[in-house]
Amino acid sequence: MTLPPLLRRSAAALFGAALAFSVFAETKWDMPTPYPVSNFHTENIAQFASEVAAATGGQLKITVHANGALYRANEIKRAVQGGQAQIGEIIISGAANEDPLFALDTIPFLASSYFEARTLWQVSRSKVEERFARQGLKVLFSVPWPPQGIYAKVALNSLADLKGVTIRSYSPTVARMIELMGAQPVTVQAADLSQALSTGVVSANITSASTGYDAQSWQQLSYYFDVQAWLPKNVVIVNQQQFDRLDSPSREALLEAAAAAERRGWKTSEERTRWYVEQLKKNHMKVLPASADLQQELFGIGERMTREWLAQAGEDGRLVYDAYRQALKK
Ligand code: PCA
Repeated sequence: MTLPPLLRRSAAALFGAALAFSVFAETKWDMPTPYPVSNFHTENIAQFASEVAAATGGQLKITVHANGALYRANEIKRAVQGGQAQIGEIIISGAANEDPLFALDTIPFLASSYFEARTLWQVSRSKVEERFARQGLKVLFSVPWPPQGIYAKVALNSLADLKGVTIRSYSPTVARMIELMGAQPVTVQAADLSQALSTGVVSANITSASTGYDAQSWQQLSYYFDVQAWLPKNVVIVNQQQFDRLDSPSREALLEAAAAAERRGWKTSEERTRWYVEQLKKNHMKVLPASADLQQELFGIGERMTREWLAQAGEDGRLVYDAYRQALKK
Protein backbone atom coordinates (compact mmCIF):
# COMPACT_ATOMS: atom_id res chain seq x y z
CA MET A 1 0.00 0.00 0.00
CA THR A 2 1.38 3.42 -0.91
CA LEU A 3 0.53 6.24 1.43
CA PRO A 4 -0.12 9.79 0.28
CA PRO A 5 2.93 12.00 1.08
CA LEU A 6 1.38 13.77 4.06
CA LEU A 7 0.37 10.53 5.70
CA ARG A 8 3.77 9.10 4.91
CA ARG A 9 5.48 11.94 6.70
CA SER A 10 3.29 11.63 9.75
CA ALA A 11 3.75 7.86 9.82
CA ALA A 12 7.50 8.42 9.79
CA ALA A 13 7.17 10.96 12.57
CA LEU A 14 5.13 8.56 14.63
CA PHE A 15 7.66 5.81 14.13
CA GLY A 16 10.44 8.17 15.16
CA ALA A 17 8.53 9.16 18.26
CA ALA A 18 7.97 5.53 19.18
CA LEU A 19 11.69 4.87 18.82
CA ALA A 20 12.54 7.88 20.93
CA PHE A 21 10.04 6.75 23.52
CA SER A 22 11.46 3.26 23.72
CA VAL A 23 14.98 4.65 24.19
CA PHE A 24 13.66 6.97 26.85
CA ALA A 25 11.78 4.15 28.58
CA GLU A 26 14.84 1.95 28.98
CA THR A 27 15.52 1.48 32.67
CA LYS A 28 18.96 0.74 34.08
CA TRP A 29 19.33 -0.62 37.58
CA ASP A 30 22.46 -1.16 39.63
CA MET A 31 22.46 -4.26 41.78
CA PRO A 32 25.10 -4.48 44.50
CA THR A 33 25.67 -7.98 45.94
CA PRO A 34 28.10 -9.09 48.66
CA TYR A 35 29.53 -12.40 47.43
CA PRO A 36 32.09 -13.40 44.78
CA VAL A 37 31.17 -13.67 41.10
CA SER A 38 31.69 -17.45 41.10
CA ASN A 39 29.50 -18.06 44.17
CA PHE A 40 26.26 -19.92 43.39
CA HIS A 41 24.13 -17.06 44.76
CA THR A 42 25.83 -14.61 42.41
CA GLU A 43 25.54 -16.96 39.44
CA ASN A 44 21.86 -17.35 40.18
CA ILE A 45 21.46 -13.57 40.29
CA ALA A 46 23.38 -13.14 37.02
CA GLN A 47 20.93 -15.52 35.37
CA PHE A 48 18.01 -13.66 36.94
CA ALA A 49 19.32 -10.37 35.50
CA SER A 50 19.77 -11.83 32.03
CA GLU A 51 16.29 -13.36 32.10
CA VAL A 52 14.82 -9.98 33.04
CA ALA A 53 16.70 -8.30 30.18
CA ALA A 54 15.51 -10.95 27.71
CA ALA A 55 11.89 -10.91 28.88
CA THR A 56 11.68 -7.11 28.67
CA GLY A 57 13.42 -6.88 25.30
CA GLY A 58 16.23 -4.94 26.97
CA GLN A 59 13.87 -2.42 28.58
CA LEU A 60 15.03 -3.30 32.09
CA LYS A 61 18.78 -3.75 32.42
CA ILE A 62 20.14 -4.86 35.76
CA THR A 63 23.90 -4.56 36.22
CA VAL A 64 25.18 -6.84 38.95
CA HIS A 65 28.10 -5.51 41.03
CA ALA A 66 29.30 -8.56 42.98
CA ASN A 67 31.68 -8.99 45.90
CA GLY A 68 30.74 -5.79 47.73
CA ALA A 69 32.37 -3.78 44.93
CA LEU A 70 29.70 -1.06 44.64
CA TYR A 71 28.47 -1.09 48.22
CA ARG A 72 29.95 -3.18 50.98
CA ALA A 73 27.81 -6.02 52.34
CA ASN A 74 26.64 -4.04 55.36
CA GLU A 75 25.80 -0.93 53.27
CA ILE A 76 23.66 -2.58 50.61
CA LYS A 77 20.35 -2.54 52.47
CA ARG A 78 20.57 1.16 53.22
CA ALA A 79 21.62 1.93 49.64
CA VAL A 80 18.51 0.19 48.30
CA GLN A 81 16.29 1.88 50.91
CA GLY A 82 17.68 5.24 49.93
CA GLY A 83 17.40 4.53 46.21
CA GLN A 84 21.16 4.95 45.55
CA ALA A 85 20.90 1.39 44.27
CA GLN A 86 17.55 0.23 42.95
CA ILE A 87 17.94 -3.45 43.79
CA GLY A 88 20.36 -5.52 45.84
CA GLU A 89 21.16 -8.74 47.65
CA ILE A 90 21.64 -8.99 51.41
CA ILE A 91 21.75 -11.72 54.03
CA ILE A 92 18.52 -11.37 56.03
CA SER A 93 20.16 -11.97 59.41
CA GLY A 94 22.58 -9.11 58.79
CA ALA A 95 19.64 -6.89 59.75
CA ALA A 96 18.73 -8.89 62.87
CA ASN A 97 19.24 -5.83 65.11
CA GLU A 98 16.43 -4.03 63.28
CA ASP A 99 13.79 -6.68 63.79
CA PRO A 100 13.72 -10.12 65.46
CA LEU A 101 11.97 -11.56 62.38
CA PHE A 102 15.25 -11.02 60.50
CA ALA A 103 17.05 -13.22 63.07
CA LEU A 104 14.75 -16.22 62.74
CA ASP A 105 16.75 -18.25 60.22
CA THR A 106 19.98 -18.04 62.25
CA ILE A 107 18.66 -19.47 65.51
CA PRO A 108 20.91 -22.50 65.96
CA PHE A 109 19.21 -25.85 65.24
CA LEU A 110 15.73 -24.40 64.78
CA ALA A 111 15.84 -25.32 61.08
CA SER A 112 18.95 -27.24 60.12
CA SER A 113 18.02 -29.21 56.99
CA TYR A 114 16.75 -28.04 53.60
CA PHE A 115 13.34 -29.47 54.40
CA GLU A 116 13.15 -27.56 57.68
CA ALA A 117 14.56 -24.39 56.15
CA ARG A 118 11.95 -24.54 53.38
CA THR A 119 9.19 -25.07 55.94
CA LEU A 120 10.47 -22.16 58.05
CA TRP A 121 10.50 -19.90 54.99
CA GLN A 122 6.98 -20.94 54.03
CA VAL A 123 5.58 -20.02 57.45
CA SER A 124 7.63 -16.84 57.93
CA ARG A 125 7.78 -15.37 54.44
CA SER A 126 4.76 -13.07 54.66
CA LYS A 127 5.88 -11.62 58.01
CA VAL A 128 9.45 -11.11 56.76
CA GLU A 129 8.12 -9.44 53.61
CA GLU A 130 5.89 -7.21 55.70
CA ARG A 131 8.88 -6.09 57.81
CA PHE A 132 10.86 -5.20 54.69
CA ALA A 133 7.78 -3.46 53.23
CA ARG A 134 7.67 -1.17 56.29
CA GLN A 135 11.13 -0.03 55.23
CA GLY A 136 10.08 0.65 51.64
CA LEU A 137 11.59 -2.59 50.36
CA LYS A 138 9.98 -5.28 48.28
CA VAL A 139 11.25 -8.84 48.60
CA LEU A 140 11.76 -10.50 45.21
CA PHE A 141 13.25 -13.83 46.21
CA SER A 142 15.20 -15.64 48.87
CA VAL A 143 17.79 -18.44 48.63
CA PRO A 144 19.50 -20.31 51.50
CA TRP A 145 23.16 -21.00 52.11
CA PRO A 146 24.25 -24.57 52.78
CA PRO A 147 24.21 -25.60 56.47
CA GLN A 148 26.58 -23.77 58.78
CA GLY A 149 29.55 -25.39 60.51
CA ILE A 150 32.59 -24.38 62.53
CA TYR A 151 36.04 -23.85 61.03
CA ALA A 152 38.95 -24.11 63.45
CA LYS A 153 42.70 -24.53 63.61
CA VAL A 154 42.55 -27.32 66.16
CA ALA A 155 40.32 -30.32 66.86
CA LEU A 156 37.37 -29.30 69.01
CA ASN A 157 36.24 -31.73 71.66
CA SER A 158 34.09 -29.25 73.50
CA LEU A 159 33.52 -25.52 73.71
CA ALA A 160 36.38 -25.26 76.19
CA ASP A 161 38.68 -25.58 73.17
CA LEU A 162 37.31 -22.29 71.81
CA LYS A 163 37.49 -20.31 75.04
CA GLY A 164 38.53 -16.73 74.27
CA VAL A 165 39.24 -17.52 70.60
CA THR A 166 38.33 -14.76 68.13
CA ILE A 167 35.66 -16.14 65.80
CA ARG A 168 34.46 -14.40 62.70
CA SER A 169 30.75 -13.45 62.65
CA TYR A 170 28.51 -12.20 59.84
CA SER A 171 25.41 -11.20 61.79
CA PRO A 172 24.26 -10.14 65.27
CA THR A 173 22.78 -13.59 65.87
CA VAL A 174 26.01 -15.35 64.97
CA ALA A 175 27.84 -12.93 67.27
CA ARG A 176 25.42 -13.83 70.09
CA MET A 177 26.08 -17.52 69.53
CA ILE A 178 29.84 -16.97 69.64
CA GLU A 179 29.49 -15.08 72.93
CA LEU A 180 27.47 -17.93 74.39
CA MET A 181 30.23 -20.28 73.20
CA GLY A 182 32.62 -18.39 75.48
CA ALA A 183 34.53 -17.02 72.48
CA GLN A 184 35.08 -13.55 71.04
CA PRO A 185 32.96 -12.47 68.03
CA VAL A 186 34.50 -10.20 65.38
CA THR A 187 32.32 -9.03 62.49
CA VAL A 188 34.00 -9.62 59.15
CA GLN A 189 32.21 -9.58 55.79
CA ALA A 190 32.72 -12.51 53.44
CA ALA A 191 34.73 -10.35 51.02
CA ASP A 192 37.30 -9.71 53.78
CA LEU A 193 37.33 -13.17 55.27
CA SER A 194 40.54 -14.65 53.91
CA GLN A 195 42.46 -11.51 54.80
CA ALA A 196 41.05 -11.48 58.34
CA LEU A 197 42.13 -15.10 58.75
CA SER A 198 45.59 -14.64 57.32
CA THR A 199 46.32 -11.52 59.37
CA GLY A 200 45.09 -13.23 62.54
CA VAL A 201 42.21 -10.80 63.17
CA VAL A 202 40.15 -13.97 63.62
CA SER A 203 41.27 -17.56 64.05
CA ALA A 204 38.02 -19.48 63.59
CA ASN A 205 34.80 -19.05 61.64
CA ILE A 206 31.17 -20.15 61.46
CA THR A 207 29.83 -20.44 57.93
CA SER A 208 28.98 -22.89 55.14
CA ALA A 209 31.25 -25.15 53.12
CA SER A 210 30.40 -22.79 50.26
CA THR A 211 32.01 -19.73 51.84
CA GLY A 212 34.90 -21.83 53.20
CA TYR A 213 35.51 -22.89 49.62
CA ASP A 214 35.21 -19.35 48.20
CA ALA A 215 37.68 -18.02 50.79
CA GLN A 216 39.99 -21.06 50.44
CA SER A 217 39.88 -21.40 54.19
CA TRP A 218 42.13 -24.47 54.07
CA GLN A 219 45.00 -22.02 53.79
CA GLN A 220 44.57 -20.98 57.42
CA LEU A 221 42.24 -23.52 59.03
CA SER A 222 42.59 -27.28 59.22
CA TYR A 223 39.23 -28.43 60.56
CA TYR A 224 35.62 -28.12 59.47
CA PHE A 225 33.05 -29.34 61.97
CA ASP A 226 29.96 -30.01 59.91
CA VAL A 227 27.47 -29.31 62.70
CA GLN A 228 24.67 -28.13 60.38
CA ALA A 229 23.41 -25.52 62.78
CA TRP A 230 21.18 -23.45 60.46
CA LEU A 231 20.72 -22.37 56.83
CA PRO A 232 20.75 -18.57 56.65
CA LYS A 233 19.05 -16.98 53.69
CA ASN A 234 19.94 -14.20 51.32
CA VAL A 235 17.19 -12.07 49.95
CA VAL A 236 16.96 -9.92 46.86
CA ILE A 237 15.19 -6.68 47.65
CA VAL A 238 14.07 -3.86 45.42
CA ASN A 239 13.25 -0.27 46.31
CA GLN A 240 9.43 -0.19 46.23
CA GLN A 241 9.26 3.23 44.55
CA GLN A 242 11.58 2.09 41.78
CA PHE A 243 9.49 -1.02 41.33
CA ASP A 244 6.30 1.05 41.13
CA ARG A 245 7.84 3.19 38.38
CA LEU A 246 8.20 0.22 36.03
CA ASP A 247 5.56 -0.39 33.40
CA SER A 248 3.45 -3.41 34.09
CA PRO A 249 5.08 -5.80 31.56
CA SER A 250 8.47 -5.07 33.19
CA ARG A 251 7.04 -5.67 36.65
CA GLU A 252 5.62 -8.97 35.55
CA ALA A 253 8.86 -10.00 33.91
CA LEU A 254 10.75 -9.14 37.08
CA LEU A 255 8.41 -11.12 39.32
CA GLU A 256 8.44 -14.10 37.02
CA ALA A 257 12.25 -14.16 36.79
CA ALA A 258 12.36 -13.79 40.60
CA ALA A 259 10.11 -16.80 41.17
CA ALA A 260 12.28 -18.85 38.81
CA ALA A 261 15.44 -17.67 40.60
CA GLU A 262 14.03 -18.71 43.95
CA ARG A 263 13.21 -22.23 42.74
CA ARG A 264 16.57 -22.58 40.98
CA GLY A 265 18.50 -21.16 43.94
CA TRP A 266 17.06 -23.58 46.52
CA LYS A 267 17.77 -26.49 44.24
CA THR A 268 21.34 -25.43 43.46
CA SER A 269 22.12 -24.69 47.09
CA GLU A 270 21.04 -28.17 48.13
CA GLU A 271 22.67 -29.94 45.20
CA ARG A 272 26.02 -28.17 45.63
CA THR A 273 26.31 -28.73 49.39
CA ARG A 274 28.00 -32.08 49.05
CA TRP A 275 30.29 -30.82 46.31
CA TYR A 276 31.49 -27.94 48.48
CA VAL A 277 32.24 -30.28 51.38
CA GLU A 278 34.16 -32.53 48.97
CA GLN A 279 36.29 -29.57 47.88
CA LEU A 280 37.26 -28.88 51.50
CA LYS A 281 38.36 -32.51 51.84
CA LYS A 282 40.25 -32.41 48.56
CA ASN A 283 42.17 -29.47 49.90
CA HIS A 284 43.13 -31.50 52.96
CA MET A 285 40.76 -30.08 55.51
CA LYS A 286 39.61 -32.52 58.12
CA VAL A 287 35.83 -32.58 57.85
CA LEU A 288 34.29 -34.02 61.00
CA PRO A 289 30.98 -34.21 62.82
CA ALA A 290 30.84 -32.50 66.22
CA SER A 291 31.81 -34.67 69.17
CA ALA A 292 28.91 -35.68 71.42
CA ASP A 293 29.97 -33.12 74.05
CA LEU A 294 30.30 -30.29 71.57
CA GLN A 295 26.99 -31.16 69.97
CA GLN A 296 25.24 -31.13 73.31
CA GLU A 297 26.72 -27.78 74.27
CA LEU A 298 25.71 -26.30 70.92
CA PHE A 299 22.16 -27.66 71.23
CA GLY A 300 21.95 -26.00 74.65
CA ILE A 301 22.91 -22.66 73.07
CA GLY A 302 20.27 -23.20 70.40
CA GLU A 303 17.58 -23.76 73.02
CA ARG A 304 18.65 -20.67 74.89
CA MET A 305 18.67 -18.55 71.75
CA THR A 306 15.21 -19.85 70.84
CA ARG A 307 13.92 -18.69 74.24
CA GLU A 308 15.65 -15.34 73.88
CA TRP A 309 14.18 -14.91 70.41
CA LEU A 310 10.64 -15.73 71.53
CA ALA A 311 10.96 -13.19 74.32
CA GLN A 312 11.99 -10.51 71.81
CA ALA A 313 9.81 -11.37 68.86
CA GLY A 314 6.41 -10.77 70.50
CA GLU A 315 3.08 -11.91 69.14
CA ASP A 316 4.18 -12.27 65.49
CA GLY A 317 7.22 -14.27 66.54
CA ARG A 318 5.09 -16.65 68.59
CA LEU A 319 2.65 -17.11 65.69
CA VAL A 320 5.43 -17.91 63.23
CA TYR A 321 7.16 -20.23 65.69
CA ASP A 322 3.95 -22.15 66.45
CA ALA A 323 3.09 -22.40 62.75
CA TYR A 324 6.57 -23.81 62.10
CA ARG A 325 6.28 -26.44 64.83
CA GLN A 326 2.83 -27.33 63.56
CA ALA A 327 3.98 -27.63 59.95
CA LEU A 328 6.83 -29.96 60.94
CA LYS A 329 4.38 -32.33 62.60
CA LYS A 330 2.45 -32.83 59.38
N1 PCA B 1 28.21 -17.60 53.83
C1 PCA B 1 28.05 -16.22 54.16
C2 PCA B 1 26.84 -16.17 55.02
C3 PCA B 1 26.50 -17.57 55.36
C4 PCA B 1 27.37 -18.38 54.51
O1 PCA B 1 27.31 -19.59 54.40
C5 PCA B 1 29.20 -15.69 54.93
O2 PCA B 1 29.96 -16.46 55.51
O3 PCA B 1 29.34 -14.47 55.00
